[in-house]
Amino acid sequence: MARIVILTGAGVSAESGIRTFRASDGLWEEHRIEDVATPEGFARDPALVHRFYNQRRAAAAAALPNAAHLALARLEAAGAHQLLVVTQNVDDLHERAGTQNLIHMHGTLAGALCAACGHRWPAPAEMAPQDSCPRCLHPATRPDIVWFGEMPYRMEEIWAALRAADLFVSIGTSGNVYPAAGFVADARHGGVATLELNLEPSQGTRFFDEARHGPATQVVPAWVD
Ligand code: BV8
Repeated sequence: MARIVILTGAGVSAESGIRTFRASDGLWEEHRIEDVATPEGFARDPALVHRFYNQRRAAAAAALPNAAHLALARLEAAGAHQLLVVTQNVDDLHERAGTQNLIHMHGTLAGALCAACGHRWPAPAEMAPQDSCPRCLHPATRPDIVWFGEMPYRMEEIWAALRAADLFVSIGTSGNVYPAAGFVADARHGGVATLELNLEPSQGTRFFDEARHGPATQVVPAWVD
């Protein structure tokens, strides 16, 4: 039984109709995503940031898992390998495809978080500034998303899984954002085999033992099956 850690990025949801960050050239309503997806951006203009996430929450709800999500769920269900999917994506398409062993290192659109007491609850379709926390009633609610400059979730678990893996597969990510972009180097340092499945060479392509380029709905099922 091989232990496989799979990192996914926006490219695995692209064919479900969810825009990637590169496709938007990092721009949203004339704002750089790095400026909107930050705690400072949220403090500066919470209504703008909630609008950004409300739109993406609606887009994710309208999307369906694609053949790549389904192939990864099939691979896990077959039980021949021990699989962990670490996704940078905040949509729920891996869950809806049936993947069980899954870490959302950058949080989820489905989650709301109280910045005052740390309480988490299912996010409503539309969040707005001044929404009060259901537990402490403080109007300090925010999307449960890891913004630039914030610590991604469950990093110790992810690094431990990378060190113990037999294979690291990176799917649909440009390799621009750290610490996820550093996982291939972490894997190689531990002597783990590495494979990139992406539409085009990523920033880190040279670090992978093997790279297969094409749309995820083609290259992922071809690798799984
Ligand atoms: C942290 C949630 C400290 C929000 C996101 C300078 C140098 C190095 C690092 C830094 C630096 N300055 C700042 C940093 C740190 C920063 C960072 O990396 N910045 C970048 C811009 C340089 N990182 C952070 O701040 C992180 N936190 O560092 O804390 C720390 C570190 C370690 C340990 C402890 C503490 C937090 C980063 C998380 C930010 N939040 N998302 C939201 O989603 O709104 S990041 C966000 O952008 C996404 O989650 C995703 O991770 C990233 C975009 O990446 P991709 O998923 O790769 O998407 P992209 O569009 O770029 O690429 C799509 C790919 O798919 C392309 O390659 C394309 O070819 C391919 N594709 C397209 N279509 C298809 C396809 N492939 C297959 N089939 C297709 N059909």
